[in-house]
Amino acid sequence: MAFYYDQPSHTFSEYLLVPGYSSSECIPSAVSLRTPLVKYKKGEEPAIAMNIPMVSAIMQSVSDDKMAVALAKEGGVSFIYGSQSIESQAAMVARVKNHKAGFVVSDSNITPDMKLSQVLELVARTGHSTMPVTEDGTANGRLLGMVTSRDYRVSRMSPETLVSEFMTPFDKLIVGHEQDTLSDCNDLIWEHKLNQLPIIDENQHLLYLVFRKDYATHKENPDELLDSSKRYIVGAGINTRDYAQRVPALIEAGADVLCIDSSEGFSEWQKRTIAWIRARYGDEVKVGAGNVVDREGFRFLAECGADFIKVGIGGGSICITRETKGIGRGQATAVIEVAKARDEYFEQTGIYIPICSDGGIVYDYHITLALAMGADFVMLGRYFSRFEESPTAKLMVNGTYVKEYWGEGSNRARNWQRYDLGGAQKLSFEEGVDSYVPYAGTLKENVNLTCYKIKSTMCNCGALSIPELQQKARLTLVSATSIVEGGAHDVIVKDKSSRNN
Ligand code: MZP
Repeated sequence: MAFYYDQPSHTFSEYLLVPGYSSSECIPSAVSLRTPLVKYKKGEEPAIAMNIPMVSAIMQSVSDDKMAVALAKEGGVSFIYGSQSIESQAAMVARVKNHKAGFVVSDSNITPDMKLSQVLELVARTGHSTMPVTEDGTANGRLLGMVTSRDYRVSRMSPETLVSEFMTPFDKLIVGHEQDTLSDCNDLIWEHKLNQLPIIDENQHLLYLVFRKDYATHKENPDELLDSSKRYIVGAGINTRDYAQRVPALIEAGADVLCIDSSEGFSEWQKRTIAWIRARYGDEVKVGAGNVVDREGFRFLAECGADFIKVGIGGGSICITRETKGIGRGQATAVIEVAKARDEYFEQTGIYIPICSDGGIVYDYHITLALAMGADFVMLGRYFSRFEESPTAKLMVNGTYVKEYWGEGSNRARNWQRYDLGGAQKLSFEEGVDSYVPYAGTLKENVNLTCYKIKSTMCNCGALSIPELQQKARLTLVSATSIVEGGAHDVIVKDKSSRNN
């Protein structure tokens, strides 16, 4: 006879946190959101920890190199999507690792024989007023001079004037060199009262520009997540089919952590994938696995050697797995059970395996609930897809700006490797939809606000860290009627925009 669970499974919106005592020390600025990304032994430090408990989903419409840089700046990690060729995924990883914080590859470059009129066209098109003059007009050509808005006077000069006549020539430029750190470059900028500094290699070829204004931005990212060589930390999704080719390419490109991307992780396919990685790289290569929704699934992946375990089936905003296949579990119930299994495993083995609540976060407070229920971090798709930095098009639909967001199981993504159970090697039916989400601005402003809300709720619970929240949190299920009571009610709301999250 089939097994029946005694209780229905619940989701985040059915729970609330009951506040605890907050001392005067419980202020948001004192709260740390630092959290482990990969497993560690009792008493030791994890090889990778994050400064905020957020990772971006392994999806075409969410995590590319641009998203990865923006999120690492705020202290989280992106997992670059695997439903693309090995070469292009590895190239995205490499771009994140080669991105030097504060060092910008110039995208407005000119040659000495161009005319002032062409320079003005370029300024109008790009909005950039700093233009390196290189021999071949490329971003890495031999640097011959610089043009900024201070070098020309449109009202007094003929549009035919050549760049070579008004540029600041190379011998008058202050330049930085390849080996200079950002701080060396900023010293030069201050010393010589510059607005920007070109960085060149030993053959006088342009590498980057460092801008005075970026110094301030860099200082504004106290949580940025860097490796020991001060490069941004980045993750990458893999599948259980082409790992023997994909994993070496991603590791070579510099990926710090991998994650098996699958709709259902309690499978022999995951065991084989992790075993292959362990046989080839030992514990050096970090790999997360999932998704699971119960104790057995967790134990299985823990014993396979996963470095972190993702929880969640069918709760994603674009996911229709529950409708098409009738499998899944309420996300809150899944997280609660897996967190218990994680703690039990820790007691027995002394190994702490972080768990990630993946999918179904609608409101910012859902993140706090997931953490309170035992998640170490959350994976978000819809949330990040709304931002300027997501890889998709920003469109105007019915008078509002939206971004496109589609599931990996949709016909648009056709990520069959995520769903295949062996054999078919194609997406036989859709498990995800293609959609729009409201455009929400930049990642930085949104993530900062979300984290502030999390910290402030943690203060209400008297917790200054995520482990403390997990110990102290008191959660209650709420009745359907009290959910209505929780929103604005019996009033005519003037501005609904503040209720979006
Ligand atoms: P959400 O943050 O949009 O609610 O959910 C994102 C998560 O949904 C992803 O991390 C992934 O686990 C899952 N996902 C991605 N594509 C599909 C699909 O097409 C899906 N069904 O369920």
